[in-house]
Amino acid sequence: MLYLHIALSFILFLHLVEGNFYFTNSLGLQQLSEREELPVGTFIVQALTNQLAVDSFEISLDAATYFAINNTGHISIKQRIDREALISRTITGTITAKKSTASPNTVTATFRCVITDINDNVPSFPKRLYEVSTSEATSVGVLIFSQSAVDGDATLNSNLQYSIVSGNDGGKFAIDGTGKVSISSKLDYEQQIEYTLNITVRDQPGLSNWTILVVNIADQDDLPAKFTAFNYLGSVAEDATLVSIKTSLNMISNPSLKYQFSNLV
Ligand SMILES: [Ca+2]
Ligand SMILES: [Ca+2]
Ligand SMILES: [Ca+2]
Ligand SMILES: [Ca+2]
Repeated sequence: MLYLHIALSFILFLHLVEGNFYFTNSLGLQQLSEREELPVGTFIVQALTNQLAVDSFEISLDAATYFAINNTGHISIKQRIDREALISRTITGTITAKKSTASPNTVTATFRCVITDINDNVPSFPKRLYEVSTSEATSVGVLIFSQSAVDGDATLNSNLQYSIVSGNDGGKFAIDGTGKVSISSKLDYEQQIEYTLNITVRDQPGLSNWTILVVNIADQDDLPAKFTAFNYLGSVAEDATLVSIKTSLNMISNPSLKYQFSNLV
């Protein structure tokens, strides 16, 4: 019985400690959570055994890219962890403690570290300048522009809001929660032929960006022809056979008009 007791006392146990928190499932899968972009060297978690000192700790190759472990079991950031560059958003690995005088002389613990998001990506549009054209006859509510911004972060850090901050003279346009711009009030070519809309996009924590949308208004033949004066005066010699009256009949609106005399006296 004495021999059995001594043998058991040398069995290695391993668990991970984060601050003062001891994982209860010490021999199962250890769940960790750390945010991305921590400085290299930042302490993450400590691997502890049931014996005061072990000969060495090792961390498996898949996790060793990002984490380092020293002889006291302290695990720290070895290389920048960019959540947006990780396919699975998690890093898994195995820690091995070795002690030559123990039996068995190695023990392992597997961990999965979920990399959480920080707001390190500014939303952006693919281009700084867009240009569209629409007729002044286009109905209210019709969509004229659809280009969302992109933001590589997660959840609220990529929850985007759009607004037209300038150039929306007369409130002619509206923008929705996905960046789509539509006509919100009747357009009038004769009133304004171009709008330069400054559109901003903002993620929930407040990082923002912008783009410019130029809207060209195309004319429609929606007005009757109209002379600019009520009377026009010209002169002609009484014996003239071919007459050119040097008075232009200025019109407003439609440039392709046909003229004819009527009610000659
Ligand atoms: Ca990042
Ligand atoms: Ca963001
Ligand atoms: Ca991020
Ligand atoms: Ca018109």
